[in-house]
Amino acid sequence: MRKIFAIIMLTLAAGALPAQEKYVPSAENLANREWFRDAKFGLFIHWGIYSMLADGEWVLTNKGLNEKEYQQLAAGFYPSQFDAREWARLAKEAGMKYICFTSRHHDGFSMFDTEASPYNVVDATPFGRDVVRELAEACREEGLKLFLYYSHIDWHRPDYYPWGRTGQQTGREPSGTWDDYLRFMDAQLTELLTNYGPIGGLWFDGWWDKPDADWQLERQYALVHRLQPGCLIGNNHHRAPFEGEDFQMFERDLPGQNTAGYSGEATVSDLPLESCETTNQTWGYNISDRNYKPAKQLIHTLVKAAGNNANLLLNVGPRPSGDFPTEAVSLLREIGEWTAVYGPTLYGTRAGEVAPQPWGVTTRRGDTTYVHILDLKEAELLLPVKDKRVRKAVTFKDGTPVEHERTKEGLLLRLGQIPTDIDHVVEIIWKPSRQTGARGTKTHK
Ligand code: FHN
Repeated sequence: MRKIFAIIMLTLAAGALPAQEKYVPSAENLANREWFRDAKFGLFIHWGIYSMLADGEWVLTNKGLNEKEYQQLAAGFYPSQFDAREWARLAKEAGMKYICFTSRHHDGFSMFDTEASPYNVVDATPFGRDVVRELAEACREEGLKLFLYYSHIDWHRPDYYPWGRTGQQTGREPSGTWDDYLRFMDAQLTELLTNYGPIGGLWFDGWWDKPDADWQLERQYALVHRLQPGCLIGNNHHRAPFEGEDFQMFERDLPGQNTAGYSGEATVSDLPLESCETTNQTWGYNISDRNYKPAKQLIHTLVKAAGNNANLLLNVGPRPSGDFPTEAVSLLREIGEWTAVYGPTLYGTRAGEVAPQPWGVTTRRGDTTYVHILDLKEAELLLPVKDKRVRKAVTFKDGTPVEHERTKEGLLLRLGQIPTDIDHVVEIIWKPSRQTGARGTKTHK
């Protein structure tokens, strides 16, 4: 193993990995992008030695802790309840199709077996187990894809220097060689893409800490795609996608929105899209954050994401013991009961012909449109669709016909009563388009 590592380092040092000119995604990558678009729902997991302090993944800098003292946490990390299969089962039961795990967060601690640094879960903790390996196996067994969060920021290594705007108060030495840091990341990415089977995607984060640095991203992305051409690259830089990226994420917002303040410069691209959100208010385990969102709100976020052509990556911060907080488990189960029934109105769909509206969104697959009514105070709904004719319109949950009328403004759905379901879904199957063209108002029961 040490030998392989040395070879990797030598190869990297020899500059054998030139930057790619113009990124052309492979057929495998394009297929994975379609898989990703179909998947709609994933589980985000923020877990590391920070979880022991139960104050979120930023505790090191937020509390102005001394980094050398923080490192000592590793010696006490023994998550006796950690069971990767249980995590994967919970995700699957919730209707999720992939898991994105923090292989290394900004604190610089690696949750996998790496030869690039002793500061990792196998070498520095009494636990001594490779969390990424166990998760990769569990995901394979449960039929989920594994994505890996990988921080570009590092508040631990001296070679993450010059510092960015974060992590300056942790008592680190103000010196180091940036090129060493780039080589370190290449070595770790090589391990992650070599030792754990197919990785669905890499979820980079932290570029924003020093946007002007020489990150050599295109070269780094070329390395990733050379090792696993199908691996989707996303980077949470909060901008429009850079060359070489395969999907675009939006933090705590739907594409095109900027309520959380991260996405002001994030022009929505044609790439597959993903919104990430937390079950409570923080990402890493925070013992005082009891502010969990109701299942209804999270289901609405999932449905709205789909109506905006995006996936939802929903976060849980496991406890230091390795199990999920009780409230998060209940939420995942509740959401799972909903996706077990309504999943077909989301998976494999794309945004529908009606753009997102205050009352809800539409999704579509083939000749079928799903009208997701999330918040309507009336028993009628006008869809501004004028160029299609209805073959069949039914309430999705029980198949009862929905009365509808074609008017000059579009298609009027008469729902019979004001909808009260979490998501009242009307399924519309359209007639083949060559039959369109008839004019006039017509009511169907
Ligand atoms: O700083 C991180 C934060 O800890 C968390 O990982 C989120 C997830 O989207 N991203 C960063 C902030 O943009």
